[in-house]
Amino acid sequence: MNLKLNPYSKVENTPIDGFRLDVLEGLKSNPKRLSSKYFYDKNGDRLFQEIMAMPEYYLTKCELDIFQNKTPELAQLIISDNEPFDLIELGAGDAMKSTFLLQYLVEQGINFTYMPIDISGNILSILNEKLSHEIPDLPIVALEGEYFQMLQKAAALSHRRKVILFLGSNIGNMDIGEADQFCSDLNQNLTSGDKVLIGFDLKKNPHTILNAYNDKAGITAAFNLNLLTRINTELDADFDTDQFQHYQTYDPVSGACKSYLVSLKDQKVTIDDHSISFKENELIDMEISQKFSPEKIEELRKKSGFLSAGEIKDSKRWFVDVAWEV
Ligand code: AVI
Repeated sequence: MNLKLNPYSKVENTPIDGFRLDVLEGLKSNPKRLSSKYFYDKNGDRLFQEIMAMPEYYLTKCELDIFQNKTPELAQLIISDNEPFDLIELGAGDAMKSTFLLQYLVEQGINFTYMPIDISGNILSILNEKLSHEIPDLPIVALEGEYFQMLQKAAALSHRRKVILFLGSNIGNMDIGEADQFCSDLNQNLTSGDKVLIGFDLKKNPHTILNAYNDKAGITAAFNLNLLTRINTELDADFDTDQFQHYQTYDPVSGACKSYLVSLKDQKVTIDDHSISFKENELIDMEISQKFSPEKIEELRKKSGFLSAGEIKDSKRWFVDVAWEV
């Protein structure tokens, strides 16, 4: 079945439930945890934009260097014999980097449809609006929701060759076990000839990494605390955000860069009719931003059953986009 897209822009909306269940389950666990996938409400989207613009946050600049300055090489990694394809971007956000690739592919007259997937409907609407102005000839189908649900929806909409973009070190927001599972699931959801392009943040001087997540202006702290505010607003809770403090760690051996919120006193928080107790200095595990060695990336590729199809690093060699093929 070939997908007919006319007019091009539309956002397929899938309601995301489970937020309440995940929050209650996470805060009743020991140690307490919240999932960083819920960071991205309207305020969280804005704070993440601010993070990407911070001087310390090198990741976006490095990957932008690849997409802006090595676009033809990048395009070569994903094009196969001028065959039409669907370019599906998981966690597209504002597609700041991929826009360079999209523009280049359109200019080259390549036949493809862009399918951005994101959990944030807000950011998808902004993206749709932006792309329809900047690249009016680009066919877009935007899908709001969780990666695999939307990937299956995308597969049901079209049976063309697929190229999956998973950029920005989004894979780093999974621990190694989850990343293994994610890449294997990705492989299972694709067929022979399909490709993935994944952005990995490489291990480097540990100070550089820690500084990127421990900014002096406190934007990363606000990004973490915003999830408590979101829980207050959406789940009728009463977190006092002044009584929680952001704490960041980086372990250069494992490559795990982790953020926590520390309770500054013994306190009770009510989430609709549930009461959650915090001890002074008790932690909420908020986010992992895993950093990779080239060997670890290779291990991940082999375990999940992909073939190697090339890679491009930024000029500092701090970040790599790798192409894998099914
Ligand atoms: C979206 N993700 C790849 C970011 C990261 O670097 O882990 C989220 C982030 N968290 C704090 N700063 C940025």
